[in-house]
Amino acid sequence: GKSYEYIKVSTPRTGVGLIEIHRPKALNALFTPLILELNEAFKAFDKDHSIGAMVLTGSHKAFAAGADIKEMSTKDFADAYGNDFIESWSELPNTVKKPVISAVNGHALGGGCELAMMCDIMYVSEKANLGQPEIKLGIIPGAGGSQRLTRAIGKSKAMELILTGKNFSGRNAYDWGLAAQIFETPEQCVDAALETAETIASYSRIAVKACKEVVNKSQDLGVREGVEYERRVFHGLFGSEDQKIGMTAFAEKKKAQWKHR
Ligand code: CO8
Repeated sequence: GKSYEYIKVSTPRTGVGLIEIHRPKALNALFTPLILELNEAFKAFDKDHSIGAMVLTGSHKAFAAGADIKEMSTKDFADAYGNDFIESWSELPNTVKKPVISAVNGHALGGGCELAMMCDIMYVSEKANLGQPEIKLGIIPGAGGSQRLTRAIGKSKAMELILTGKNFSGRNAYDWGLAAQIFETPEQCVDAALETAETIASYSRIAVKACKEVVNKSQDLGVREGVEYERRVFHGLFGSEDQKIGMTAFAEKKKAQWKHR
């Protein structure tokens, strides 16, 4: 595959694209060149027909310790607003159509926590240290933290975390429902994320894409509109060969050989 400076990209399992943030000197702090590489890698996997799901992780020490404070420190309003700072990064794993799982070990702070929350599923280890410490820098979360954390864990807890800037553990993230699973070690966390991604990648790409789309709609729509939206997409899948293939395979007690892979 292509080689990058601040990330590592590989395909360790069938149908799975792995992206590792790799800027060890700055605890994977996110800055423009790194974000551009992340964007490129996500888009390449999204287009690659051999890939069905992705995993995003960092190192054992840091998923990402936030946006690069040194890069940000000299920005003024005209630069931030005029160039819409963060706009190009803030939807990263969201704009891709294939599911992305974040495997969070070590620090996931500020923009790092936000990046983890942008992913479709979050796995953490006991070693994870998450938080939105922006208040301590005289700013606020800028890549969706105030919105996604609040949706995930409720207003009172999110408000407390964002106003105090206090970090929270992987255990907390799991107990509050922000993370889907918790693991003892970073290795187990990444392995499990890869395994889940492999499972997802074994299904019909069409059905997987539709699942991600309808679950994400629940974040924007009320329940009535959301259920209607889901039903329309559900109807649409009866036009895919994979619906016939999947149901016929069940009836014949065979393994489905998906057309849309
Ligand atoms: N930016 C720039 N450099 C950083 C960052 C960062 N966020 N975090 C760590 N580093 C650098 C340190 O400066 C240090 O560099 P050097 O060796 O040259 O001095 C190196 O990484 C190692 O860090 P420490 O020596 O501090 O390591 P410790 O183990 O003592 O501490 C901590 C680890 C607790 C994580 C500490 O580094 C820390 O508090 N970092 C800053 C965390 C933070 O405040 N993050 C939020 C930033 S604001 C933000 O993210 C706004 C979001 C905007 C949207 C982003 C969209 C994706």
